[in-house]
Amino acid sequence: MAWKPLKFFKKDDAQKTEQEGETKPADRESAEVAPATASSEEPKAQKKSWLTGSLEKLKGGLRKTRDKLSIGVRTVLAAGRELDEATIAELEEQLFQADIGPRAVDRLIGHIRRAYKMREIRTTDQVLDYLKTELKKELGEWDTSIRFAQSGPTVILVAGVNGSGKTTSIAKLAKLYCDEGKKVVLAASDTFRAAAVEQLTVWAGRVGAEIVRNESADPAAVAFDAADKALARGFDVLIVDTAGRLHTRETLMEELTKIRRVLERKIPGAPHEVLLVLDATTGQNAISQAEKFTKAINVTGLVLAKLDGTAKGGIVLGMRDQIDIPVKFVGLGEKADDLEPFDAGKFVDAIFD
Ligand SMILES: Nc1nc2c(ncn2[C@@H]2O[C@H](COP(=O)(O)OP(=O)(O)O)[C@@H](O)[C@H]2O)c(=O)[nH]1
Ligand SMILES: [Mg+2]
Repeated sequence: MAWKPLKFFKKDDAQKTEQEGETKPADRESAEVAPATASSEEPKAQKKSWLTGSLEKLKGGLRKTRDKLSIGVRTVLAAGRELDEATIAELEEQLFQADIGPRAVDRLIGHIRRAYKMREIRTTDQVLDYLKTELKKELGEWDTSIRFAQSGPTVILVAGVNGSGKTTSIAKLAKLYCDEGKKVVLAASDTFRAAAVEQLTVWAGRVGAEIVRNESADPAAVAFDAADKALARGFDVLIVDTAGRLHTRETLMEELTKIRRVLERKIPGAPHEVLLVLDATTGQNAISQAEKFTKAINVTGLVLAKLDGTAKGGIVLGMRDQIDIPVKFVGLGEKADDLEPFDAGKFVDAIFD
C-alpha cells in the first residue's frame, strides 16, 4: 500500500486552557492503551539498522541546501585558478548567505586566509577540501549518541513549539527503535489538542509501537501511566510527546518540568534524553527558540526537522556556535523513514560532494 503523509497538523488548532492543580496518576481504567497494529508480521532481524542510512538519502533530503550552498561555493571556487584575496572575500559572502552564522563564517574564513598566507593552499581546488575538513572538524566535536538506560526502559522526552515536527519525529524515532527489535511505547502527553493524540495513535499503529493516551488527564499523569506501563511490561523505550504551546512560555516550561519530575521519580535516570525538535525552515528563529528552551529545561539533543524543505541547512553550524547542543537527528521528509542520525562527516559530504 502506498504511503500517504498524515495531515493532522493545523496551525489554528484552538488551544485548550492550561490545567491547574496537582498531578495525580490518571485513572488506570480510563487510560486507553492501543496495541501495535503495524509491521508486527515482518521479521525484526531483517530490518535495516538506523545506523546504515545512505549518503544518497541524505543528499536527497539536503537538495535545497546543496543547491544553494554547494553551487554558490563552487561557482566562486571555479576550478584551476590561483587563490587570491578577492576570491576569499567572495567565498565569505557566499558563506554569509548560507545561514551558518557570522561567527562560524569568520572562523572558517580566518582558517582559509591563514592557510593561504602560509601557502598551505594555493589554488581554488584546494579550498573546498580545506573548507570541508574544517566543517567536519567543528561539527565532529558533537557527541551525537543517544544515552540508553543500562537496564529498564530508556525514556526520551520530546519538546518543541507547535508545528516544529515533534509528533512526526517521535513516530520516526519509534520506527527506528521498533525496526531494531525494541519494544517501544509512546506517551500522548500533548493532551491539549485532541488531534494531536489522534495523530500519535495513527503513527503508533503504523510503526509498530504502543501508545498510552488519556485526553481527559493531565499531561504529567499520562506520562506517569506510560512510565508505569513501560516498567511493568518490560518496554525498552518510552517516548513522551508534549504540547508545544500554552498561554505563556512559563506555563509551557512548568508543564515540561512537571512531566520531567514524574518520569524522574518513576524510572531511575529518566529522562535519559530530552530532545528539542526545531523546524529548520525557520532558520535563525529555530536558534532563538532553542536558546529559550535550553534555558528552561535541560535539553540533551536537538532534532532538526524539515531540512528537506529549506536551503538553510547551514544553520547546523549556527547551532554549533550559538547553543552548542548536539544535533542528534535530522528530519528529511514527512514519512516514518525520513530521519537520519546526525553524522558530521556524512552531513558535510552530502552538501558538498
Ligand atoms: N517536509 C517535512 N515535513 C515535516 C518533517 N517533520 C514534520 N513535518 C511536517 O510538519 C508538520 C507538523 O508536524 P508535527 O509532527 O505535527 O509537529 P508538532 O506540532 O511539533 O507535533 C506536519 O505536517 C508534518 O508532516 C520533515 O522532516 N520534513
Ligand atoms: Mg504534535
